[in-house]
Amino acid sequence: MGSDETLPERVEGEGAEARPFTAAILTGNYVAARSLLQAALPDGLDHVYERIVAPAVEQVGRRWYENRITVADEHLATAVAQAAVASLYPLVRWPAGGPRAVVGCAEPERHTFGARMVADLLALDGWQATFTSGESSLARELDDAGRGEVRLVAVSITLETHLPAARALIQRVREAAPGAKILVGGRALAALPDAATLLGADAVAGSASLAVRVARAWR
Ligand code: B12
Repeated sequence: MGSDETLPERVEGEGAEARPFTAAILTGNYVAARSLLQAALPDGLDHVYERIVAPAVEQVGRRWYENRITVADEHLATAVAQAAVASLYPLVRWPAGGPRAVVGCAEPERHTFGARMVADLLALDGWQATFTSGESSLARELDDAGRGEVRLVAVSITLETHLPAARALIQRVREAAPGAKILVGGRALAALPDAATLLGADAVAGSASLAVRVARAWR
């Protein structure tokens, strides 16, 4: 398990702001993790997500990849990060109503954290956003939602090996919700030029806050 002492001496750029939170989640310190996020919340949920939480879990992933922490350490750190994020929900003033958006992943994608952030920032921007995680598939959610009700579908893809599943899901979404705009994003698309066309989506965005900006044109 990592400790604060094992963190890099210097963390470059915007990652520096995430350093105490990184240390808290690596040591399984939920109380510290929660306090750090709650203290940063006045700067905005987008700030908390993109300047603190995302860089911290990426740092955890890097350590895991370099075999400096175990998979159990990584699971604990991610769970603590997610619990700390969940502690913010009662503190946020969520707008009511708005056009419907559905956000999720193509099965078997299990990297749901980014999708959750996209759903939350859309909700904060006035969308009635539903987040669907692994077990409850996004396509099933749309079947239930009925045609014409959903204005935006956002699909998150982390692993490149899940691109075919995402493409198939998007085709299904087109059938289930022909009027919906489809937005894609996630780590798998970072180095993929023209990802939207490749996947049959309407647009691609590189972050949750950029997703909000793109989606505004569709409200
Ligand atoms: C946490 C984690 C897990 C957790 C996920 C828990 C969860 N509920 O999310 C678990 C333990 C399940 C997991 C499993 C695996 N993981 Co993993 N995981 C990670 C880790 C550490 C963090 C991911 C994360 O949450 N990032 C933070 C979020 C916020 O970032 P993000 O998703 O990119 O989202 C941002 C943007 O991309 C964008 N965005 C995201 N979605 C969308 C959608 C739209 C529409 C838009 C517009 C934008 C957008 O907005 C977000 C914020 O701005 C990464 C390390 C890393 N560097 O990312 C590895 C990592 C992604 N995992 C990796 C691997 C290999 C795996 C496994 C295959 C391991 C294994 N052998 O079992 C499995 C695959 C499981 C599966 N079927 O999907 C590799 C992938 C390497 C690669 N080929 O790309 C990574 C990079 C680790 C590494 N360095 O090797 N993992």
